[in-house]
Amino acid sequence: MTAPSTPSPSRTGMRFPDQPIYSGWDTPSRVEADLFEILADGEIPRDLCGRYYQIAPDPAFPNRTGDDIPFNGDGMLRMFTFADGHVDYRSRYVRTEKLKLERAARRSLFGAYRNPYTDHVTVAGRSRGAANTSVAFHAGKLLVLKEDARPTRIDTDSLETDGVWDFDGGVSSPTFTAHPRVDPVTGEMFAFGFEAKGLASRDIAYYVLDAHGKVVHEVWLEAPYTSMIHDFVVTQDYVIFPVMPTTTDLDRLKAGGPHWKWDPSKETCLGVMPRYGTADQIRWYRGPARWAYHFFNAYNEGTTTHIDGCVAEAQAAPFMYPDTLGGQYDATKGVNRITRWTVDYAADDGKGFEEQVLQPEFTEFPLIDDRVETGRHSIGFAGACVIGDEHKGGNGIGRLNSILRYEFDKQQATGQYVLPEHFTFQEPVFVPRSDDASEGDGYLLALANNWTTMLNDLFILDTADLAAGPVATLHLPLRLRSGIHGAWVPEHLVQVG
Ligand code: V55
Ligand code: FE
Repeated sequence: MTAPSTPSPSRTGMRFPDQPIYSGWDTPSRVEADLFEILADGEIPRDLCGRYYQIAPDPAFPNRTGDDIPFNGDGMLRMFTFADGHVDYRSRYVRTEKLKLERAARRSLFGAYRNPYTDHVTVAGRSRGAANTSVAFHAGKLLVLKEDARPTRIDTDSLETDGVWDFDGGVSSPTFTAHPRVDPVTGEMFAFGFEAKGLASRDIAYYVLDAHGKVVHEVWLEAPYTSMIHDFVVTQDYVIFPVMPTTTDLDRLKAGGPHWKWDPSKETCLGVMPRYGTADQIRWYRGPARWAYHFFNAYNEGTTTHIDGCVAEAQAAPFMYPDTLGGQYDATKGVNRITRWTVDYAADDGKGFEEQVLQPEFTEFPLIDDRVETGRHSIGFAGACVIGDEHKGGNGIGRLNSILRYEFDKQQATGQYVLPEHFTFQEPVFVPRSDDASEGDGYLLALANNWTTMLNDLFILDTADLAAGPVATLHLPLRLRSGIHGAWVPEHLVQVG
């Protein structure tokens, strides 16, 4: 058998085409760096001891289609190591099958986001997973996740890629969410894959993994229609699959079209199932078309579950338009706001859910104190857009210039930090001040994009007084392309890994 011949580049050198997706803070960074002792202002808290990992889609090559969307670049993992008031930095590309094949060819072979019909013939059937969306640390393993593929395991210190991780054969779904949920008391991880029986399939595979990463429960379900199920929520008693009308279409894919489009004609369907339940126990609760990428958390009181997220009246990503009816992106509808959905599992299947909008600003990247995940949360944090910055001009994750602290019991924002002009935030992570600190008491770490120098800072904020601004600012001599999600891992856990 001979290996398929690898296509060679048509010109010497390489450049990215002049497209918005390759400019501004979306300009590919592509740097694998080791930086010892980052320069800092302020006092870096000495009790911060561990690793802050963050992942970014960072295209190694210009996409062969000539354009791209922000979800499609190769995963670049970044690590900030905190020890005794000092911070070092390391970044490495995740060595996915996709990246290895493309490096060998010195060009892009995989085409449009989640559309294998746009790939070069030599990579047919090869893994398209870009390992670019989120980072999870569970059962001593560091995993990089992308919802169209299985996790990739990474060495916690060298950031070398170990390879695809299927939980010792426990996960048969070819897809695995970028947003697993963890019960901090039991150590269980809850996860799922959607489009789990192939491109555009309605199938969902749901997994419960014990504290050692062993699959202990598996359920296969069918959603009412195929949609992007980017995030989900788990409570003490239930699991909820939010099906919202960002939809796909196999014929559109075969014609080389985009994987996702907004479909305003469909309803939102919340699938609620006991968390160790079976497929026949799922009940679907309906409501108007809504879109949310992310949820803070959910908790149940008896059969009533409260689901808190950043919810919009329509898909907030302009690149998912025109919609399936030909409608154009409307910035006034694509505003994610802190919103509570309430659903009662005792109500019959097919009933509605309640919705309460809690806060007016555009918010994204909701987070809670992980120590209460699946239980009752009272405090949330989120990136927000505040009018006045030159990068505001609308909504979107590229324009977050503030971090909010929200108290769900008081139903109001109880803290906010607004960046100086010419700065925007990437997603923050929360680090508790100590193991026994009260909920939400600690630090927020967030990369800040300085649009004057086009370099990144890492801001360290104290949640006890967000408005006071950073207690310390780390100055990187690098521009880090807009990242997605991250995770904080305390040093004593890293050593186990
Ligand atoms: C998101 C990101 C993705 C993706 C699907 O932030 C959704 C949302 C970086 O990739 O594939
Ligand atoms: Fe996400």
